[in-house]
Amino acid sequence: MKRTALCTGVTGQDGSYLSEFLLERDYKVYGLIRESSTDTGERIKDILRNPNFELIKGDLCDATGINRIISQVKPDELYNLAAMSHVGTSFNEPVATFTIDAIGPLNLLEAIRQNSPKTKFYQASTSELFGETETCPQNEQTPFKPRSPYGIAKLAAHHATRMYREAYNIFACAGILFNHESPRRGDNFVTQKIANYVRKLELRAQSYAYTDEHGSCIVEPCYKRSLRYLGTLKLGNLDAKRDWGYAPEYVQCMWKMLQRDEPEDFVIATGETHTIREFLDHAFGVINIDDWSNYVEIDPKFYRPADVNLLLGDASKAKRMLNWSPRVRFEELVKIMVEADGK
Ligand code: GDR
Repeated sequence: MKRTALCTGVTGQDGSYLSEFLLERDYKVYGLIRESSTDTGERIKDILRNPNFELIKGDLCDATGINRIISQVKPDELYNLAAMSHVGTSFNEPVATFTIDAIGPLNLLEAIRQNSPKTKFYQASTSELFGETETCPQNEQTPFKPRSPYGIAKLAAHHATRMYREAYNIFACAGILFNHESPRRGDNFVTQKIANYVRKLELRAQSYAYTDEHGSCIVEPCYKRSLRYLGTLKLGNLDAKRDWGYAPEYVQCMWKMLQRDEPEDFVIATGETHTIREFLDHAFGVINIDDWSNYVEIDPKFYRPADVNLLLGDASKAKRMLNWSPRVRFEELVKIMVEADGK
């Protein structure tokens, strides 16, 4: 019989990649989507016509509705990827963030316990749990010290996942994923913000053509012209360090975790860390701009009340037990994002 998976957050970066991955493995995939979702569904437009893919309307924060859905679908695997995932926004909306990111997973776990205890559950935990930890690199044993409403909500969900595993014997595990990016990354995350800007800079510049003294038509990048049109790129803290990986590779680990005989939590990371400045260096480097200082402006609006300064993951457990290693490295990732022509 076909295996079934229910995926929350299906219209997001990870949800769309994971759904594609599962459909390729002949799963029946149910994607949970809010009735009031404003997402255009751009990332799942290619799989919407797949007969093995079905959208279900539902809201993580509605316990009754979630109970009904789980008791009807009884999926073999449930991937909870829905979240208010923007750390900066969580400072402005702490209660809404906690409701979605902590109460939401609790509703799912409780629905599994009551209606479908054989369902395997994956919780999207995050390197934000580590926050201002003094340990570096961070692995599954590193103490958590979150610094944002987002991190705190995710920590509550992380502990709930462990608690349901230990208290009720539910196959529940969490992937502590470090930052993972792709051309499908939301526009308000720093990598995509930079990649979009550099791409636009290049596109506008290429439209500048002139005739030289021999009457030949020359098309030359004229970035000053694009800069006048686009304005500067406004960013916040450029000194934070992140361990950035490639999202399509990371969703494979979610699946691998649920294929094991015993549920366990895993750190997923590249083991390399870079500042936002280095991301800028490489992104502008793709279009041969060595000095980006004229294009970037610091805007205090993008500073967070508290930021996480250094994240660097140690994924040796995943390498050992999931047989997983990242292939796409930092420089290639930046290039993929800047050169992407669609999502
Ligand atoms: P992060 O990703 O908070 O690490 O969480 P984000 O890309 O938002 O920020 C990374 C770092 O860049 C700094 N920064 C800016 N960030 C944004 N968004 N916009 C800016 O203009 C800007 N300027 C500087 C930030 O201060 C920060 O230090 C991501 C999310 O996907 C989480 O949901 C996920 O759990 C973690 O990664 C792992």
